[in-house]
Amino acid sequence: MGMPDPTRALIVIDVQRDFCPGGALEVPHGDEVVPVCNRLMAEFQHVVLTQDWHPEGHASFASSHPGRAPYETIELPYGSQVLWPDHCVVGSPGAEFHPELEIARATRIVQKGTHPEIDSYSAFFDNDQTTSTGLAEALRGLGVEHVVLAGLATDFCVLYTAMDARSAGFAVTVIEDGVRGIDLEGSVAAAWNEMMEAGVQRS
Ligand code: VGL
Ligand code: ZN
Repeated sequence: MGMPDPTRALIVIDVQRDFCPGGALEVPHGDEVVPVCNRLMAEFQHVVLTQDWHPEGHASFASSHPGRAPYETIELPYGSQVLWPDHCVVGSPGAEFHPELEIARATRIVQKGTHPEIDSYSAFFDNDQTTSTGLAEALRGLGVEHVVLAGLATDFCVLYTAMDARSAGFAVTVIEDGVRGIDLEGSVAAAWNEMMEAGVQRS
């Protein structure tokens, strides 16, 4: 392997216990991305890990909305929001990275979804599209022009991260074998269509 390309960054999205089999918001076969992510991390100089990181009582939890059930959609001030089972609560075991993910390779960790009233699927912006995590500026400061994405879930956090990365002017590649989806009513196919139309490369 040659020197890693300093203009490329890997973003490993939400490879956490709660999104893997047995977790609170299980993504089917979610754990299968772990060896792919480990292999990719060894090839990059810049490795960002994101961590879904919600306070108890977060607005995206069905349990915060009396009479609502997980996987229903409601309207919140910033738009529609799918309601989820309680997941990735700050400091809980489910919020930990998958135990086999080689997290020592990370050069930056982004925790998102920390605002009690606003969900954040993307590594760059909260779902209100105004609250920034600072990641785009940080990557630009490092000379990054191209981001490569893997992790969970294809149709939510990978999709939103890919779209925001395109809007921020980065070239974007999603590693197909390194992502898995939740797939609510065809949302994985819809996510790939949306990403392709935005000029995301699928590899
Ligand atoms: C995610 C639903 C809720 C994800 C996070 O990582 O795709 N999905 N929170
Ligand atoms: Zn979440």
